[in-house]
Amino acid sequence: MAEQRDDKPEIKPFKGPAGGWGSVRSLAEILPREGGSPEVLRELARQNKPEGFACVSCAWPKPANHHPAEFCEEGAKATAWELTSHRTTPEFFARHTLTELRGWSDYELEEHGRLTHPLRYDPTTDRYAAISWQTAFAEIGAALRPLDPKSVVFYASGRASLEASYMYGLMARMYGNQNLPDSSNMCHESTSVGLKAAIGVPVGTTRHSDFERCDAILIFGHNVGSNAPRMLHDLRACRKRGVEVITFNPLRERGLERFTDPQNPIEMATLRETRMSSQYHQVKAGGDLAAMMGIAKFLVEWHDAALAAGKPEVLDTAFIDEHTHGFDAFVAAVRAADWDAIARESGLTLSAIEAAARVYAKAKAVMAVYGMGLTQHVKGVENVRMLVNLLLLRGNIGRAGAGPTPVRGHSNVQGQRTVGITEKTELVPVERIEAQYGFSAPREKGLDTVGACRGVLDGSVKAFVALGGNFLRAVPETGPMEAAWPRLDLSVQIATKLNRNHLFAGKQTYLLPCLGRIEQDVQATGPQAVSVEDSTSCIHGSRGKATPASPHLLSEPAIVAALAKACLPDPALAPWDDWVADYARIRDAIERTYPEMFAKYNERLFTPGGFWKGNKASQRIWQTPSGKAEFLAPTGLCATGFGDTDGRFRLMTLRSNDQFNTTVYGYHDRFRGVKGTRDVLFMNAGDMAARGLRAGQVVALESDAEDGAHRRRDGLIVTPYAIPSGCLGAYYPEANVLMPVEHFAEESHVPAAKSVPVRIVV
Ligand SMILES: Nc1nc2c(c(=O)[nH]1)N[C@H]1C(S)=C(S)[C@@H](COP(=O)(O)OP(=O)(O)OC[C@H]3O[C@@H](n4cnc5c(=O)[nH]c(N)nc54)[C@H](O)[C@@H]3O)O[C@H]1N2
Ligand SMILES: Nc1nc2c(c(=O)[nH]1)N[C@H]1C(S)=C(S)[C@@H](COP(=O)(O)OP(=O)(O)OC[C@H]3O[C@@H](n4cnc5c(=O)[nH]c(N)nc54)[C@H](O)[C@@H]3O)O[C@H]1N2
Ligand SMILES: [Mo]
Repeated sequence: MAEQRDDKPEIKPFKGPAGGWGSVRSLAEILPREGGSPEVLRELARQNKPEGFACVSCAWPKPANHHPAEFCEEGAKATAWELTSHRTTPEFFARHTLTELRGWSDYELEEHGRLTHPLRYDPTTDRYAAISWQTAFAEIGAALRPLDPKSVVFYASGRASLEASYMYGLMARMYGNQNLPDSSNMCHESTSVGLKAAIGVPVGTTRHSDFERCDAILIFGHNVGSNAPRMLHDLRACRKRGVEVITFNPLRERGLERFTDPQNPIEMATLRETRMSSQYHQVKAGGDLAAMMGIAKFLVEWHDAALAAGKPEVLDTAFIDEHTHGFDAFVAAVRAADWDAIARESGLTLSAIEAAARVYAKAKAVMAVYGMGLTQHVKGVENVRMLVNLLLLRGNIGRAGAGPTPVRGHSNVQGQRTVGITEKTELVPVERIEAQYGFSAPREKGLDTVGACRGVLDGSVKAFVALGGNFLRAVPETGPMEAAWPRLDLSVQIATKLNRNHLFAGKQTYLLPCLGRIEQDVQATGPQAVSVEDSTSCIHGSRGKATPASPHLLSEPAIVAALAKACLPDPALAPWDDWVADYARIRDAIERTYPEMFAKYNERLFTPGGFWKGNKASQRIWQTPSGKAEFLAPTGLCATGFGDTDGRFRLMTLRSNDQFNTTVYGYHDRFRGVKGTRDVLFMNAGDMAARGLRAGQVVALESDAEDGAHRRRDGLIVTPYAIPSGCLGAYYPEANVLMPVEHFAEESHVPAAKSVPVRIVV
């Protein structure tokens, strides 16, 4: 289990394409390391196929016409990681105290393997020890029942199935709260808030087939090559038919530059590459509002000129008149926007913005793909709204090949929101749930991630239950959050692998190991299937076949049911045991609660390509208060939420190509040329020279937030990189110590992880 962290890390520019032989080599490393059981290869062949299992990595759609191998390098790593032959047993915990384990890296903790037994923390020995499931549930129930429901948080990380998630949300409401923060709160909540207000649906409007119909694609702040690599095939196909791909990203990301399809023998043999972006604009972190405003301003100017010259219009005025609201105010703001400010705030030349606008103005159908580079900013919701503004100007919503295409993170994060894991009453059919189960559901808004962090810090949160994830590692303010965690009365973590959150105990602490989605889940009526929703609102069945990591594991639905029976005042309100015996009955219950989206749920479960839950905005039905799609002018041109002062940098916290969120698969970020370390600070060469810093020098970062609190991260290797002046990049989650809890997106409360104010300390 040697850590691959090197004494002499190597950082040098990577010359290869995304995909290609590099991705084959990367798999050849991880598969044997994780134990390489024949099951892994068998399961890889079933990955993302109808009747197979839905990949546990990202949420990219699983097409009906799949490739022979419908997985990517990252998906294969995720499968190998879950099906590892390594085990973290009670003997392991007998040998190691939590104090000692807190000295281990994220990599070492998870690499040790799958959890095998339910565990309880013993403060007298500072160790976890095995207990029976029965005792665990009885004790957790006894701890939860007397607590004020408002003081308990039920977190979910977006991997658990629709079935488990529906039960979990219902349990929380029956218990008496909607304290249901989800990893989505740290991720695409800016999308859910922004799109809902603008077009009446909280999700993207496009489907996989739109890639066959678009003639231009805008990509803002998403790193396709690492985080949704199967999309590279779609983008490649688009490029082959001449589709323009225009990228806005502060960093030059290899997957957005060049790609060799590892599944194409000719491309591999001839080292042929596809140039992925026809234009690449290295916008400043937080500069997208300005860039988009620039595009809009060119469009409006060209439109005016065209009308004056009697030429065809540039804006789609018929669409705007029929379908939108707020156009005049928006256009007034566009006209008023200042060109110099646009250039300054975006960090781009006006001719670069003009080139992007030219393509946009010509294209008939444009998809706007985006990720965390837009959502994780103080003005993250405004970013999403501005993107919608751009699309509305030319009728690019509700038309084949066009529309907002947020790339969701976890494989079922969108689905969890769909089936009730949300702190917001307006997102759940409360009355229907009340009628279905005969109880009165809470109406008071629950805690989101920021609210939960505040509650842990101020002591008002007394118990924390987590359905997966690594909350304490994923959230901001790592130091104070870790220090506050032991004040909890109860910490319950349902997980597959040991992570840092598990090393911080409350007064009572339980670690409950569960089956992964790739493993066979046998209940009273036989082997069960579960389901997930992808980024394009398609629901897929998923059947695990692999041998479970341990005979002592329970499935997530079984654990949630047992918790519900242990903690609820009236467990008889829902048929928890029947549900566990046959997951088809959970799906029947979901269908009753959400009849429109989940009609004939069981019948359609294994529809190739998934079944579509529908999307009104894609039919140009706008479920907004005005009944129209809403334009909204941004309040400014900079998304960071703080001013630029001397010595202050905008730190972007990034994922490497060798991690899934807080799960660190290894220390190589191949595409960025980093080998053997994660202690990297990506920096502009001019900024380095101006500060007398040299490549390889080790520096610290300190928080430069207005609250003046001391936050520091040491040991970062200065690395010259193609990144705009004033911006820095470092890896998440190690950089989270530098993030204030109160630095989050307005309205959506997504921690603003893509512009953290810091200064460099030598
Ligand atoms: N292999 C793998 N796959 C994953 C994940 C993983 O960790 N590993 N995580 C999953 C999850 S939960 C999520 S949410 C997604 C995340 O996938 P992404 O949305 O790609 O998120 P990040 O990797 O954080 O990086 C976002 C990109 O935004 C750019 N960026 C940063 N700031 C700005 C900005 O201000 N403007 C613009 N235009 N760009 C900016 C960065 O350079 C980076 O390329 O991926 C999912 N898939
Ligand atoms: N600075 C900074 N912070 C960020 C981000 C960022 O870009 N920058 N990104 C944010 C985003 S987009 C997200 S989504 C969050 C992610 O936050 P989380 O979703 O909380 O974190 P993960 O790292 O995905 O969770 C990993 C753990 O999940 C458990 N796990 C894995 N599979 C299963 C399973 O099948 N069932 C169960 N029960 N448990 C399982 C394992 O124990 C593993 O250790 O982090 C956020 N934090
Ligand atoms: Mo995410």
